[in-house]
Amino acid sequence: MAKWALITGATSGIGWATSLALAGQGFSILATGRRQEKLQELEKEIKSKFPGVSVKLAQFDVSDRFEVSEFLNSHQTEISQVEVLVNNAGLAKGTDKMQESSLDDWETMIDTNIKGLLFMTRGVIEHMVRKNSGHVVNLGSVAGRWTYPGGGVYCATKFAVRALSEGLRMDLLGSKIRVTNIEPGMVSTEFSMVRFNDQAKADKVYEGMTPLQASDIAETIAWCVARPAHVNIQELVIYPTDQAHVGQVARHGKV
Ligand code: NDP
Ligand code: 8X3
Repeated sequence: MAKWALITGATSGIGWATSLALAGQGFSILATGRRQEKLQELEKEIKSKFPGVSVKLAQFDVSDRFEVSEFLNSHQTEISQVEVLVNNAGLAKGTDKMQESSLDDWETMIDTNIKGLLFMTRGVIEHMVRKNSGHVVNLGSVAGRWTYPGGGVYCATKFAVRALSEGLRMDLLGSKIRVTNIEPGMVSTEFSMVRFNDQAKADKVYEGMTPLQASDIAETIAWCVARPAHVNIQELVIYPTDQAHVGQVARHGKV
């Protein structure tokens, strides 16, 4: 029977790189996101690098429970064989102070990072429980452990991801299903562009320092998945060497 890895937010960054890393481990890939043309590009890359690997694509919004439900219903065969669910789709919007922030931005972050993760998890784990195997990998963040100015709501969503990972582990205790929360620091992806909607501001985030690359996180996820079935890497904090803490970054070559 095929073993599927279902990756949300596979159209960019960590999700894209994780799809490739898990394809490299022989998983069939069910890649999801909202941008269909990016999904098709990803499929091309996976097939050229790993010709034997099956790839299926699904375009939907994880924050819309009806779209999620339609996706789950129309992919029952693959969903029932999902061995790895990577809840990666997520985003930050803005860094305004809470007293000045946009309610729309708050809603987008909460709906995507918390509700989207929950909708996906609920739909997949009932199958994992039935077959008594599986691995849920959540993309938390260092922002799920430490808060920074202007990041309150994004941080709250990632604190939630940490709590949900912990709670899920407790509820699944006694089963053979593993739950891992990956908590990266600064990773150079489309993340900052999405946050600021401004290329110059996004570039400034990584100025003078060496951030993590999406492939660094993807390799770590693939490593967690490849541990023997009795080993569950519960949580992993991964910073770039140039970052000691949220907001504490070494910038080189600056006057
Ligand atoms: P990117 O912006 O490069 O990728 C985010 C992905 O999420 C895209 O594929 C996007 O796809 C998808 N996505 C966003 N909203 C939705 C939605 N409503 N429905 C479906 N898919 C959605 O960022 P990263 O790769 O950096 O981020 C991946 C995860 O890692 C996020 O959860 C982020 O919070 C977390 N993270 C990132 C860090 C960083 O510094 N970059 C550090 C720590 C954690 P599309 O637009 O096609 O829908
Ligand atoms: C992304 C990392 O520090 O920008 O989760 O919040 S940070």
